[in-house]
Amino acid sequence: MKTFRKDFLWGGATAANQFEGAWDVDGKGASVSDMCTNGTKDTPKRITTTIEEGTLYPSHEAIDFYHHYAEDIKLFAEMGFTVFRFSIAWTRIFPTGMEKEPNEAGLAFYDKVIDECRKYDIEPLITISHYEMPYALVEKCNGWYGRECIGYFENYCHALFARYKDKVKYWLTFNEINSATMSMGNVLSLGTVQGYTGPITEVKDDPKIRFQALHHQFVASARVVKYAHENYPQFKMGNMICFLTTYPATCRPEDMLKAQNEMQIKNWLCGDVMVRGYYPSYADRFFEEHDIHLKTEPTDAEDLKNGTVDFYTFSYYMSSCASASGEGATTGGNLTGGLKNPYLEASEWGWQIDPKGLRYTLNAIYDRYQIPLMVVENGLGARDEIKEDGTIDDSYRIDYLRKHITEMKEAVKDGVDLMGYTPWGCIDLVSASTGEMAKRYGFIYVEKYDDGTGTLARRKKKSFDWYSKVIKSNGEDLA
Ligand code: BGP
Repeated sequence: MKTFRKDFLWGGATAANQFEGAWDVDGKGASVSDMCTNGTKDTPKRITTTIEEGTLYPSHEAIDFYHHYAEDIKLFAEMGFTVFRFSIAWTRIFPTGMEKEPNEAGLAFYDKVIDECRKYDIEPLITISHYEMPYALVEKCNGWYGRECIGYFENYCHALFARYKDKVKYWLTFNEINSATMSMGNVLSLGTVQGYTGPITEVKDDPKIRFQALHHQFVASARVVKYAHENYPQFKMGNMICFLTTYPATCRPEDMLKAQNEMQIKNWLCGDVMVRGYYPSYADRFFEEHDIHLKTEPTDAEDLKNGTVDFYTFSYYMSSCASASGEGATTGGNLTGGLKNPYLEASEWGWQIDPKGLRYTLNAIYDRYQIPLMVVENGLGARDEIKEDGTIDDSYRIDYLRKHITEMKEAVKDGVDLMGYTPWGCIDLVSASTGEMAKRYGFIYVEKYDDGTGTLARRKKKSFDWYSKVIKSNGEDLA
């Protein structure tokens, strides 16, 4: 029976805006996330057009990885990581996104991070853009709605490739690019929030703008992938999808169709374009029904065709249901919610826990594309408590991860070509959806709290030793 490959990549995942801090240090410019305040699961965070005095912006300090990177990577190495997924902050390299020449101090910081990884034989897996586009581009051209962002992004990528060509092999162009198929994508990845101050849930949403902006991201990604293949054949270029597994609420044919359509638009559309190199046929009807008429250049189709990815990566946290009537109890979720599944439990934040859904998802993706897959985010956001003796017992997190790894193994037995696993927030960091610190995912606890206070000291949780064992046994010892 098959099990995880010998060279299976085990590690963890992070994003610059959620853990680096040092938001305006060494020439860094403001990104969209630097303009976002904190929130909770009941009070949405806000985005502002200027930095408001006396308001907490969680990305500004975050957990200060910028000054703790050596200590943190040492801890990752102690767990046995063979891969570390992190993102580069675009605004450290190009503070407004529009400069011609990169900011040397920004490049030098990532040299240090990458060298530190290499010191421990940890393979860097770099997300080029993870929810942090330069805010200056929001002001200039309403974020990715402006076609000129393609050129700015290419310039950024070319600078990264030239600098890190001998040290980095694995690259992902856009984090959760399919967030653009949902209204949350406006703030998170597209930056289509020009002039807007207010709760991120109340941004004026126009699918015509969103899908146009997404088209620009597709073209940008494809052009960069093609450029990488031509100039750096040693690179492996991947996409990254937030996989929102959706089941029909019942076996009524209407519900089956509804769930199929949700899967197409939210999940498959982006993967289809990036893996196959063209828009899927079902997109036509969706665009027509939503009055979306993409403005394209004659070279776009060719670019999409020539810039297909080498491997497919995705985040997986939860699943939900859909019904034709839309009626039924609802549940929360990553980027968007859905209908409750009576067979599943949910986290405190309402994300339904569905390990078997991961096996189902891996099979569905691999059947469709037949290219190597990687689970680059997964995990349980939960409150952790430091006991009197200083330990942190996060058995609930171990339980979540154990069940998901077990199902990944089943998927490998089913024949899926799985390259690796990087659970989300391997060290506690700021939550993307709420801006909280209280929603923790890490194997490493960071003393940083929702009100912005904390010593930033790091402590190992119970899951730290457990995950070390998992890695050492290549996923065999899950006890
Ligand atoms: C994904 C994002 C991450 C991350 C994670 C967990 O959507 O790629 O940036 O934060 O979800 O979400 P949250 O932080 O909202 O719990």
